[in-house]
Amino acid sequence: MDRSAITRRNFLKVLGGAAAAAALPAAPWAAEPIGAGGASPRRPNVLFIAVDDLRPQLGCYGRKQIVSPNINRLAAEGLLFERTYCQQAICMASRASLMSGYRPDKGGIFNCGPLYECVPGALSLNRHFLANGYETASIGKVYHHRSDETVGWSRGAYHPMGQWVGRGYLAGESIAEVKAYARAHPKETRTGMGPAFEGPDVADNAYADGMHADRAVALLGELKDRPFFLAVGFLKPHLPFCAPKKYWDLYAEDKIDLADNPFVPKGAPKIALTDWGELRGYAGMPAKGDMPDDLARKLIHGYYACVSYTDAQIGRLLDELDRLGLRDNTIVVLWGDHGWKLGEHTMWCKHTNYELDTHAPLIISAPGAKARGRSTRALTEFVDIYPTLCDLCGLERPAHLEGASMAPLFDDPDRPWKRAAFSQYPRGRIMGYTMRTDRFRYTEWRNMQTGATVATELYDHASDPAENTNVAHDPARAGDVAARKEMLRAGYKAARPPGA
Ligand SMILES: [Ca+2]
Repeated sequence: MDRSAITRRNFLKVLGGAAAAAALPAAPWAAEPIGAGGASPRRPNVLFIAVDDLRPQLGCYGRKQIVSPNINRLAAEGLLFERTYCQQAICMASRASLMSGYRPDKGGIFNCGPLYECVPGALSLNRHFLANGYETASIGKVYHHRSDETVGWSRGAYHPMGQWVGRGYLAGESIAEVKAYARAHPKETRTGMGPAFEGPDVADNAYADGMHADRAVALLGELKDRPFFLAVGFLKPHLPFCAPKKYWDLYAEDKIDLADNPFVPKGAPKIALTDWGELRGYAGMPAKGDMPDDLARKLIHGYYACVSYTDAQIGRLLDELDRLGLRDNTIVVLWGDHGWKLGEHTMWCKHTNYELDTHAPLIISAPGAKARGRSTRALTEFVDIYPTLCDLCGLERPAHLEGASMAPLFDDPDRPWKRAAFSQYPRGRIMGYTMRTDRFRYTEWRNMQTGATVATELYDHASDPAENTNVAHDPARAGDVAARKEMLRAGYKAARPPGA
C-alpha cells in the first residue's frame, strides 16, 4: 500500500488489526499465502451457520412445502444428514452442548444457564479454533446467552436489535438506537409482547437477519486472507414470525395444509406433553385451549415465510464465498438448533422429546470430500459436529468430547454407524431420557433424585413414523421395551460407531 494513501482513520484501523493479530497464538500456516502449494497448506475456513428453530421440512429433506432454494443448493454440494438429533430441544442447552462437545448432563447444561457458568473454562469449539490460529467471529445468535459470546472470539460479537417493524420496533445496531426511535415515535410504539407474526413491505435488512447477512458478507471480505471460523446465527424462523412481505407472497395461505395428526399420541404420559406457553404469550394468541384453524394456517404461513427469508440470507453468504473464490477452501456447516411443532399432536413450539423436536437439519459441505451431493441415514448427534470439524480441519480432538467424528461418513455415507442417538428434556425433578434407534424411539422419564422411572414410551417408526401411538405398555412389545431399556442404560458410549 502507498503510505501516502493511509488516512488517519485507516491508520488506526491498521494499528487495530495488528494489535488483534498479535493477541492470537502463532500458527505455522498463518503466513502461508493461499495457493502457495507449500508443505503446510492453509487450513480450511469454516462458515458455521445456525438457524434458530429450523425444522427439517425442506426440499432437500424430501418435503416440498417450503421454498428454500439456497439451503437445497448447499445440500446439493455437501453431505446431508437425514437423521441428526439435538441433545435437548431448546435453544440454550442445544447450543451449549453442540458448542462445548458435552452432553446436557455435564455441569447441568440442561438447566439452560450460560455455558461458561455451567462448565467454567470449557474448551468450546470456537475457543479451540481460536487457539489453533483461526480468526473466530460471531454474528447473531450462536450461543443463546450473550455472556457466552464474549469468550473465544477474536472479533467482537455483533447483535443488532429489533424484532418487529409494524409495531414501531425497528431493527437497529444497538438497544440505544431502538430506544431513540421509540422516543421519537411514541404513538407507534407499545410495551409488552408484540404479535406472533407480521409481513410488512420492507427491505430484508429492516429486520436483524438481513443485517446479520450484511455484516457477514462484509466480514468475509475482511477475513478472506487468513483461516477463519465465521459463525452466523440467524434468528428466524424463531418466533415471532416476522418477515418481509415478499417472502409471505411465496405462499398461498388457503393452500397451506394443517397438521394431519392433531391429537395427543395415544397412550402418551402427560409429562411428555407441553402447553406451548412460548407461543401463548404473544399478542392475539389463545391463552388456553386449542389453536383455531385459521390462526394455525396463518402461523404456518408465517413460519414458512421466515424460513424463506433466512434461506435468502444464506444464499447471499454462499454467493459471496463464490465471488471471493473461497468456496474450495471453506467448509460450510448449516444446522438448526432443534425441531419445532406446527400443530402436530395439538402442540406448537419445541420442548419435548418427540422426533418432531429432537430431529433437526444438518448439512456439511466439505471441499474435496467424496460424498458431495449425497445424504446419509446414519444416526448422528449434534455433539458429533465438534469432533467432525476438528478432523476436517486437521486440528487435534480435545479429550473431553462426548460425540464421535462423522468424518468417515464423508468417504462412505452408507457405512455402519451409531446404534442410537440420545436426547433429553427435564420437567422439574423428572428427566426424560430418550433414544432414537434405527427403528424405535424409546423414552424413560426418571426422578433425578431417586432414579425411579415414572413413565415409559416406545414408538415404532416402522409402522408409526409420526409417533402417534405409545406402545410401551402393549404386552406384545415387552421384549422390545426390555431391550431398549438395557440399551438406554448402557448409554452413548456403548452405541458408538464401529471402530470409533
Ligand atoms: Ca432454537
